[in-house]
Order: sequence, then C-alpha cells, then structure tokens
Amino acid sequence: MVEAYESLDYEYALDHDCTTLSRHVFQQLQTFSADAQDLSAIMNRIALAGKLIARRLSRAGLMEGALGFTGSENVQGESVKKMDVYANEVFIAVFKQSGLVCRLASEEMEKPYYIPENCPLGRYTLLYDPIDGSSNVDININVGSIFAVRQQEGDDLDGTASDLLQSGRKLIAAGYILYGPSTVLVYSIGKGVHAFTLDPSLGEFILSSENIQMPEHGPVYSTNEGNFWQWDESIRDYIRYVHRHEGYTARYSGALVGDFHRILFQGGVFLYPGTVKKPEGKLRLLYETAPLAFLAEQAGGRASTGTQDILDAVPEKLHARTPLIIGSKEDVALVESFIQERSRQAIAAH
Ligand code: P6P
Repeated sequence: MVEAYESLDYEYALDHDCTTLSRHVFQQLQTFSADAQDLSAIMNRIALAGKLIARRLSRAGLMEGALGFTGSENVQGESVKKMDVYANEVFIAVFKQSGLVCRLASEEMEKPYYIPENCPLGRYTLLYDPIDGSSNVDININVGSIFAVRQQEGDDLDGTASDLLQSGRKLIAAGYILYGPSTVLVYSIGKGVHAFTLDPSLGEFILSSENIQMPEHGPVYSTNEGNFWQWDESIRDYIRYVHRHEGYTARYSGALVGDFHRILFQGGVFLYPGTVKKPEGKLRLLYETAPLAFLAEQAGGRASTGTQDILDAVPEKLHARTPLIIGSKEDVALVESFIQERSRQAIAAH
C-alpha cells in the first residue's frame, strides 16, 4: 500500500513550488480587483528587473565595461558605478511600457523620470535605489535594490512631484532584492513580510519565507564604527554599552540591504546616525529608510530617526536624508534610550 504521507509531501512540494510572486499578491489581497491586478503586475515588473540585474551581476566580471566607475557623480555627489546606471535603466525599461506607473524616482536621477506621452500611463510611482551598496559590486560582495510604491495624488502638472513629499505612511508596497549567494526578493503590501528566492532553473521567484517575524531582540549591531569620532555622544554611549556587555556581535557589510536582511531574520539593530559631515545622516528617506521601515514595522520591528518613527518623517525634498536606527523593537528602544538620556541631561544643564 502506498504510504499516505508520500502523497502529502508530493502535494506540498507542488504547491510550494507554485507560489509565485504574482499569485502571492492575489492571495494576500483576497481579490482580483483592478488595484490587486495592478499591484500584482507591479511586483512582477520589479521581479523582472531583479532577474535582469542579477543576471548582469553574475557575469559582470567577465563583461567588458560592466564594472567600475562611469566618471560622473550623481545628485548625491557620489561617484556613479556603471552598474548603478545599468540597474537604473533596467527599472525604467521594465516599467516604461507597463501602463502601471506615471513616474519613477531614483537615487540616480535628480528629478523623477516621467513616462513619455507615447507610453501608457499608470497611477503609481515607483521610488527606488537601483543598486544599494554599489561600492561592493566590484569586489563581488552582496548588493541590493530597494523599492517603494506610492499611488499618485493629484496631477503633478507642474512636474515638481510634490505629492511624493509625504510620510512613509502613504506607502502602498515596499521591499528589496538582495543579490547574494541567491537572489532574494522581500516585499510587503501591508499584510506581513514575505521572501521569495529566485529559482534560476524556472526563472521565477518562489515563496521561501512567509510572514517573517523579526525577533524582539537580537545579538547583531550593525554600524560603521569608523564614524565614531563623528557621532553624537548619545550614540557613542550606546556603542560603549555594547562593547561592555556580553551577547552582542558586530556585523557590517557596507550594503544596507544585506545588513537589514540579516537583522530581519536574526534580530538586532542597524544604525546610520547623523555625523559631523552629514548631520541628517547619509541614507535617503523616500527610497531607502522609509521602504525598509515599512518592512520592519510589518515584521514586528521598528525604525526610528532617533527622535521619531521613520514612517512619520516628512521629506522637504525628493532626496531628503534621515538618520536610521532600524531593527528589533528592544534594540531600537535601547539606542533611543541613550539619545533620550543625553537630551534629559542637556535640558537639566540649562
Ligand atoms: P558607509 C551604500 O553606499 C549605502 O548607501 C548603504 O547601502 C550602506 O549601509 C551605507 O551607504 C554605507 O555607508 O559610510 O559606511 O560606507
């Protein structure tokens, strides 16, 4: 007699292998409405961008002109890598004719890219960092793409995209693609956080982790301690604390997506505070800190500037920056406690 469990494994295996990204979006929303179909299509387009970028990264070392610098600087004043330009163009290419978006706003473009008049227009805006951590590209260490999706509000006839200057509470969807030993797409549409692993043999992202819950506390603290001399005393107090207490371990890759991904699964805290050179911090709100904050909160974690939730921060300009403290609830609260203590002392001293 065939053992009952064999048929169950087989059924589970088929179902597990068939949970693709587009299907998962519909399962999440429990509807096939026009909005759900738009969101599913948007996620599919992002997945296609991820596949194209992953393919290029996997063979960049063998391709003439794929690596290295372009020689120009972006709006951030950062030297642009050839991979930055390629990835930026990929997102434009996969969305241009999609009829899903009206604009794309990127770390690599001073102003948003407006879908040309001869292309179908959509009601959404994609905000993205095409390659986060591009300093890692040439040395084959993980990098990522970060994305955020907002619904267009108003008609933006003046081309200032002022409707984008709102808090992250307006986000419809957010996520990232991590280009590591495997390519993993992590996303949320406000109903939990879910991870999909690219199966190159299928050319599909397949569900690998559903309803990810960030541990309340974790051992990891992730920050560039080379900036210690530039930090506020409160952040130094926190670093001195973890240096003197058992149970902490430092992990820092130079690419926010990989460092966040570790904390999403293992717990802990990532911090990029303000510095003397960049008091408002280095990371950009609309397409770096806000999308990750959206994920962190959906996974039961937190994200703070140190004095307010990231998702409540309202940018004054498209490329506004914020300090970032993101991760497990307890660990973010511990960092904030040192900031609050220093504030209390400063008030008491006056
Ligand atoms: P630093 C990469 O340039 C990035 O934007 C993030 O991915 C990363 O966490 C951070 O900057 C690294 O900055 O100053 O430590 O090199």
